[in-house]
Amino acid sequence: VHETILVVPCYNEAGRLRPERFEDFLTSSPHVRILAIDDGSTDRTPDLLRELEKRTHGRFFVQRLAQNSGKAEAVRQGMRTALAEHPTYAGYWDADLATPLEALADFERVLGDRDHLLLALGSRVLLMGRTIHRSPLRHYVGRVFATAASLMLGLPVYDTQCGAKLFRGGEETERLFAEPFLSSWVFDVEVLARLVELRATEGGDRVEDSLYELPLRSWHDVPGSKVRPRDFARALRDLARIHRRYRPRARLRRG
Ligand SMILES: Nc1nc2c(ncn2[C@@H]2O[C@H](COP(=O)(O)OP(=O)(O)O)[C@@H](O)[C@H]2O)c(=O)[nH]1
Ligand SMILES: [Mg+2]
Repeated sequence: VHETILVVPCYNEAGRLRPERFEDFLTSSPHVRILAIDDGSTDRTPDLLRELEKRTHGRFFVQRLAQNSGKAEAVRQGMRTALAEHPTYAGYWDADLATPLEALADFERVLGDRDHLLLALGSRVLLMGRTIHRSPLRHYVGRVFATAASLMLGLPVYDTQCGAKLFRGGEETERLFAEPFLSSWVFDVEVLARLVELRATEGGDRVEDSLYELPLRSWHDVPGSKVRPRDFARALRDLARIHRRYRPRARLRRG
C-alpha cells in the first residue's frame, strides 16, 4: 500500500474551487491526502478550504502563508510539508483541476510500476481520442515556451508547464524543494535543472531515465487563469536566468 499527498496551491480561488470534487475524490481514494496552500488569499478561499478540512476530517488540510508569495513558493512550502510526512508519493496539482483528480491513479501506476523513476509529469499532448481543450493561442504560445525550455534543459521534455506532477518521496525529492526558486513563473523548469545539477555532481541514473511524461487523457483550460500575456516575456527571461544559474545542458553533456 502506498500513500500520496497532493499539494494544491490556492490564491484567490473562491470563484473556481469545486470543493465537492475534492471531497468525492478523497472519499473514493483512501490512500490520498490533499494539502492546500492558501497563499494569502483575500477572497473567500480560506473559508472554503476550512470547510473542506472539516468535512474530510483533515484528509484535506490547509497551510496558510501569511502573505502572497507566488505559486513557486507556495508549491515549495507545500512540498516540504508533504515530504516531511514521508509519503510514498508527493506531487502538486492545479486548484482549478484542469487535470482531473481521477488522473492521479495513472501517475501512481507509472511510478509504482517503474522503480527507477523519480517523477511523472502530466503532458498536454493533442492526440486523437483524448480531450485536451486549450485555446489555440495558449496552445501555440505554450508550445513555443515548452520548446525553448526543452532546448535549454537539453532534455526531450514535451511539456514542462503542466500543473500536474507526481514525485517519489525521499531525500532526493526533498533536495529539489529545499531552496527558494529563482523563478516564480517557471519553477517547474528549475526543478528539472536542479535535478540535472544534482545528478551531475553526485551521480545516479541519467535524468532522462528518471522522468516519465504521461500524456493526459483529459485536460481542460479553466477560465479565470492568473497567467497574463506579459507573463510570456517574464517566463522567457526566467528561462535565461535558470540557464545562467544551473547550465543544465553543459552538465548533461559532461555527465
Ligand atoms: N500560491 C499561488 N498560487 C497561484 C498563484 N497564481 C496562480 N496560482 C495557482 O496556480 C495554479 C494554476 O493557476 P492558473 O491561474 O489556472 O494558471 P494556468 O492554468 O497556468 O493558466 C492554481 O492552483 C492557482 O491557484 C499565486 O500567486 N500564488
Ligand atoms: Mg489553469
